[in-house]
Amino acid sequence: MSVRLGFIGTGDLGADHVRRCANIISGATVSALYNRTQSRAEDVARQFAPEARVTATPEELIESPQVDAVVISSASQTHEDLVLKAIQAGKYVFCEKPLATTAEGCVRILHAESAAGKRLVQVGFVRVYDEGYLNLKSLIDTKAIGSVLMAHAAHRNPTSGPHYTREMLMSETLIHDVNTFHWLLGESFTAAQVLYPRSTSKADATLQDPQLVILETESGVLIDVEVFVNCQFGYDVQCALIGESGEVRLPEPARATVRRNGQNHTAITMGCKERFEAAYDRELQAFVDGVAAGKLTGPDSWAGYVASATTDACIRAQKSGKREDIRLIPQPDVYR
Ligand code: ISE
Repeated sequence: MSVRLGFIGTGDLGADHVRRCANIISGATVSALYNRTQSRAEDVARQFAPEARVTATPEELIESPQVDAVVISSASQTHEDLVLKAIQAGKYVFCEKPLATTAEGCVRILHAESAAGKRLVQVGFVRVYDEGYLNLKSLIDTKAIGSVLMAHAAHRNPTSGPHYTREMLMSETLIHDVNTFHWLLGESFTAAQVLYPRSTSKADATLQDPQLVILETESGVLIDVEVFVNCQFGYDVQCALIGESGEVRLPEPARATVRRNGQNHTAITMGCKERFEAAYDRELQAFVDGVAAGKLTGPDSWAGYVASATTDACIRAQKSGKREDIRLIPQPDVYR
């Protein structure tokens, strides 16, 4: 039987999720759509799911008996409330990152899900479905380089747009790297520091772009992450981990090299939808399969909470200029 999905937020990424669930994912039906601007949801429905109902409110979609599970890709500040409403309705919910805009918001979700007595939430940390990162994970898990000692990463976007704030470099961009290292190393973070290199002239100076984040893990691994959201040249993610007996490095996406006009070059992706296209397919397929089996397997609310508690500390560190401690609440049983 097909899992009937309701989509809240049909902007750029949300519409792409509707497309993939309508055309690529097996075992799913696009049943309902909601968007703050209703005409946008109607356009997306016309294009990919003409049978789907466009609802007037997100609550109507969540409560609809025609919706088995909810996919949230609306603005970050709406996530907490919508996830809580889905949990209250007893529905499985996939929520794009961040799970909530603060660690406190994530804790409210942890409590609600614990009260429901089972996992209902999957968080959209797409990299855990990327082939290159999965390759790193299996090398680390099999101790191919021994214990990891330190790591270097870069997270670059071509441009950020005028709405991007200094805090969003942490809560919207760095959060992917934080979750990636939480998952790769299987441990949380104890402290964070943010350093400001010379700012690019290609972005508003108040943004202070790029920024360099230093994270410390429970076992003492030191990680540096360059976050640069106006690098101009592409959507580029880099990751290398150094262990006692070697180094593992994220491969570049497979692309042909082109020799032409006196040059030998490989194209770089320009956006996350393109860079992680195959991973997004796997991520949504895993959600649909998890709903059908009554057991979700993807990143859980605890991962969402650890990531937000860490980026909250990074935002404190941006302001204080100091090394900020990260303290987590005890992990509720439902996530063990
Ligand atoms: C965006 O929301 C994403 O999730 C992208 O992967 C990230 O690179 C970008 O900085 C965020 O704004």
